[in-house]
Amino acid sequence: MNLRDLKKYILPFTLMAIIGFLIIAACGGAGGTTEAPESVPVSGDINEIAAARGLTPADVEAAVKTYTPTGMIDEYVMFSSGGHSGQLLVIGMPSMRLLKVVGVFTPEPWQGWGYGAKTTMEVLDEGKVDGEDVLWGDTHHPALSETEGEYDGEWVFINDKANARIAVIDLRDFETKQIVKNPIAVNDHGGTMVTPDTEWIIEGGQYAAPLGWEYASLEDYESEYRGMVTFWKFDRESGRIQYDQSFAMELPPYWQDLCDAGKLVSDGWVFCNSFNTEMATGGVESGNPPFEAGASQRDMDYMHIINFDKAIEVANAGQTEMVADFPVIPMQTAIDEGLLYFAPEPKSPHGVDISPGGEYMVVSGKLDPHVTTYSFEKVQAAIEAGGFETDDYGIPILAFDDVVESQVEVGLGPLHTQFGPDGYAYTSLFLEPAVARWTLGGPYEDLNEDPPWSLVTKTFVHYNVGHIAAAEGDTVSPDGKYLVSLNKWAIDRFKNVGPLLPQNFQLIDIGQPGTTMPLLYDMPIGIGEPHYAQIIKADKLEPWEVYPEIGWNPGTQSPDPNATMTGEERIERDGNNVDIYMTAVRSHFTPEHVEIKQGDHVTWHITNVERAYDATHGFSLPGYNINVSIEPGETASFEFDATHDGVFSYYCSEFCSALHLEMVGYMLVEP
Ligand code: CUK
Ligand code: CUA
Repeated sequence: MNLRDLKKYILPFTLMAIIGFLIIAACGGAGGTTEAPESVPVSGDINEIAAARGLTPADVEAAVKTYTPTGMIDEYVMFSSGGHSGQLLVIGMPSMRLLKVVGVFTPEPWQGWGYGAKTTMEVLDEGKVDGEDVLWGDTHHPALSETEGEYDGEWVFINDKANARIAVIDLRDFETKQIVKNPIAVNDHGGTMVTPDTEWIIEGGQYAAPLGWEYASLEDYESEYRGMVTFWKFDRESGRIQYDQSFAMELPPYWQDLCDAGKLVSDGWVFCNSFNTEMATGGVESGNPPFEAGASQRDMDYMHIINFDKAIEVANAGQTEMVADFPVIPMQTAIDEGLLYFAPEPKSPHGVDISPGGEYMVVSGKLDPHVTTYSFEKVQAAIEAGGFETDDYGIPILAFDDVVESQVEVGLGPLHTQFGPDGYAYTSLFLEPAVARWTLGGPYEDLNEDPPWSLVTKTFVHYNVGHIAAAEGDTVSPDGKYLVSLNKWAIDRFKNVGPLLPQNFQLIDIGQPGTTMPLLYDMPIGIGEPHYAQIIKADKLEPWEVYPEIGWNPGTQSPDPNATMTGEERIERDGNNVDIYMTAVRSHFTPEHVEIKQGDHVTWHITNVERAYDATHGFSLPGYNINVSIEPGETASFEFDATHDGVFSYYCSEFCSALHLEMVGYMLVEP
């Protein structure tokens, strides 16, 4: 490629970047970075304190809307991805207090996740990739379980983009219960999204590769590389993904991005956006256009429209091929059976979001200032009418003008859309950076004073927003009220903590109509880069305070055969195998002495016999990398070979009582 070609590719990006930076600089000023005053009075008249701290009346109003005094419970709970921490964050709203970091793909020592306890090691083991431990993940999209399109507070799922894995978290105890590794894909992106009754969990792919971890040269990209979408069957009864009832669909090697399940009128359909329909394969070092230019040459990519109900029938009828022992509907079968259609979508799109009633699919092009809204009804009519053009793989393409309902110009770098209860939609604008409020038409037209299909207002955010999350925003009846802007850049928002900055969540009040949409609060996220979050009404969550019975196994969610009641503690030896049955209660472990021999194989069971709320005990065994968190009622088990001799003091690692330091014992390993 010559320099002129390169310029052609690069110039638009450079321009976009410059515009982005100009705007960041501008609103950095407008956003009002205020130095903290030297000294702030902590007593005296409220107005004096506010004045001394430099607070405006709007700041005081925001404080009153968000300040949550001790003991007051938040109205909403946000489940946020923890990005490449591999974890899931639980945050109270509107206080924006971090309530919990749930260990998912990464060991999490404070909750004993991945440091010996069997119920945790078994789940992390399921996440092995090709037999190897992969003890991190890049979580992107949490999905709360739904009943008839409403969050039901029972489960939450999240994907690991890096390794194409899906985790299942039980909201009775907020613990991860299952990890499944996608057998046909190395990585993913468009997961997790659930169908309206959580019968299926959707996992879309991203960077195309030969399915099933095969090798093929990039020269053979078009013939050998493939995209995919996987549908995981979820069973509420067992609380597990049913691997052997799940299936995938082979797709062209476009980069499928994000998916969403249809709801109400579009129930039974699945939609995914894609980019790189150019099938660019990069190689800037060899004079090829770099990926970001090569994958952005066309004006249109393709929204994938999948007749999912019919796909289930086709899969159940066995019209699949096995790839890595996993059933995959071949692309040709998908075409022949009318399972897959495309609609052109402008321009390097990112995400597709379905309106609350299921009537519209909303797509944003990262390099197009519009949000494009497609009508499900028009899509159905176009499919009915037939007579399609096809892409190079023979997949029918519906004509853009036949299926588009409206395009609203919202601003630069639109990414993701959420919905309110009042016909308002909200779209993040990465480049401006702002959150735009605009109006849906059709059945939503009379819900507010603003004209349909029009931009209403924007709130600037700090900075470079990715996803946004609205209260109950993915349900059939969004709440409005609050929206969180999940910003990628923080720049000047917080005290400098070195070159690696936290991400910034910003709470926005969307409870008022029209152009009023004030920022309320900033929350720095000190771990990982959160991508997406979902926000549920707090009273829908009813987790246990303590496990239902003494001797509970959180892995099976049933009584554990190795549960040990007070008075039953013992050490049993059978040859070299030593079984320890221990209880924990404030403030002692029983037994307090464990005497074994080097070379013994030790299986240790500890039951926390407490029934008091929050009476968790930790058990740490230094020298053997054991750290277990034992919640009230739980029985935890772990195993190890006594390879090192010596004296090891095991102790409780949760400060549980005045005599917590005395909650200790000695393990003596005789050489
Ligand atoms: S993606 Cu990160 S901002 Cu994974 Cu949903 Cu759009
Ligand atoms: Cu038990 Cu500290």
